[in-house]
Amino acid sequence: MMTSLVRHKSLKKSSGPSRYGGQARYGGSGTQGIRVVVLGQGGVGKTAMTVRFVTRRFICDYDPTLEAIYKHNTYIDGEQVHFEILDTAGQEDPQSPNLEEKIRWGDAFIIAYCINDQCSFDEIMRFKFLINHTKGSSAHAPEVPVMVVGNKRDLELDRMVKTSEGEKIATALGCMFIEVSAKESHEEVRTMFEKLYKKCKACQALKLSPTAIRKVMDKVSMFSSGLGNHSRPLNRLPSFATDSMEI
Ligand SMILES: Nc1nc2c(ncn2[C@@H]2O[C@H](COP(=O)(O)OP(=O)(O)OP(=O)(O)O)[C@@H](O)[C@H]2O)c(=O)[nH]1
Ligand SMILES: [Mg+2]
Repeated sequence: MMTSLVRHKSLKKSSGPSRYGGQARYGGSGTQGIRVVVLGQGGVGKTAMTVRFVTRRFICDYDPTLEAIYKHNTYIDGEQVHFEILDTAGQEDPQSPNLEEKIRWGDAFIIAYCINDQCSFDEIMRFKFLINHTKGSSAHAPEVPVMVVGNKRDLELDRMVKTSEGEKIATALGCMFIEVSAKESHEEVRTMFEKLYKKCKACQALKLSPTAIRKVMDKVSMFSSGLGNHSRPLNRLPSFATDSMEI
């Protein structure tokens, strides 16, 4: 499966919705597309989980100031899925306009905390509030798939947040819930992204009427003629992409 990483260090200085323009629904002929934004306080394991998913590896330490979009193709239930995952930098203030811009870009969201840090758990509400505020949360607004994720499940002895508390807040906020250990399990992290994708797909199906689906499919077939399986048109890439590399 092809995986690539787009790094960008200059996000904090930037503004303007055009930088995250466009919607990713399909990545090429027959490929489903999803854009996931990973949110959460600094140090909860956002990068570790993302890298675990796309490379299967656990890497101990990352530069906390780096923010990156990881692109990854995989199969879910026999269907090829193109993930674009925005791993945000936890130092970002949840009230910054930049974060709203990133949320507008996403189709689905992970709000991560770590089970050994109560403060990271207490931040969940703020992130969910920001998603509601940015994407809309009225009865008429489309459902936005959000998963609350308790990472570092391996640190059981240091646990400060009970599993039941995680489940409770997720239910109250209308989110899915899972506990994982990026350190110990690729499978758990993969399950997390798969469930999010499936939920997103279910929401898309509910959102679109049969006529709308036909229109989208027409556009996709027009669009995908001439594109290879892994190709994406350049104008779909966020314009902040300054450097790109295979990992
Ligand atoms: N024990 C344990 N440590 C983990 C796990 N996931 C991440 N870590 C560690 O937690 C620290 C922070 O992980 P990162 O992935 O950099 O966290 P982050 O949320 O991306 O942090 P920022 O980029 O600063 O927002 C690193 O030292 C990781 O090795 C896990 O599942 N278990
Ligand atoms: Mg990080």
